[in-house]
Amino acid sequence: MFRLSFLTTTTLLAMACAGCSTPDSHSHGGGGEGMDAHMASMKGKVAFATLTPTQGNNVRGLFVFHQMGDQVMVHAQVSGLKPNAEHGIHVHEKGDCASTDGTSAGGHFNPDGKPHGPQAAAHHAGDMPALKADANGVANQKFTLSGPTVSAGAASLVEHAVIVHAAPDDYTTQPTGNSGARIACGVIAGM
Ligand SMILES: [Cu+2]
Repeated sequence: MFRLSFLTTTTLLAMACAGCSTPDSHSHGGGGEGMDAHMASMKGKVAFATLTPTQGNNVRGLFVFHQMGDQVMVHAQVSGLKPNAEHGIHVHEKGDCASTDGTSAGGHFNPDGKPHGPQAAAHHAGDMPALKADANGVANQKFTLSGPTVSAGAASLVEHAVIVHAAPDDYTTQPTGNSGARIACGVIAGM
């Protein structure tokens, strides 16, 4: 069971809501709506993963997943990456980051039995566009995914795990993208 600190909750809300302006989206503070009501309105639509480094690494960060219609908007903020490098990222099958090398998360989340690939072709539901670290080893990216969901169902990302890899994803090598070691892991929790 997760207990979020107020600071973390506020950060999540700010990240999750930046750019969500669809007509059916929750309103912000109108008519005296408080934080509790705001949280309740997001139930089942937002999930997050707090990344912790695997042994020998210092990669930390936060992924927020926001259901927007048929798509999932992802906001990733990650630090401790290799400067100016690309890092493969995926949602992996098991929501288990207990192992020191991240292997407890299993293979890529792939409920549809598809090959690994780029977003524009057939790909695992857990495949995501790679992180691009800046000169400080920080990545701050937003992208959308078509296929997986935050909402409950066979393609739901909740209770699976985000893995950040040491190397780029070639989007070709099966079934991993040849992205190298697992340098951070975070279980995806619903709100
Ligand atoms: Cu992976």
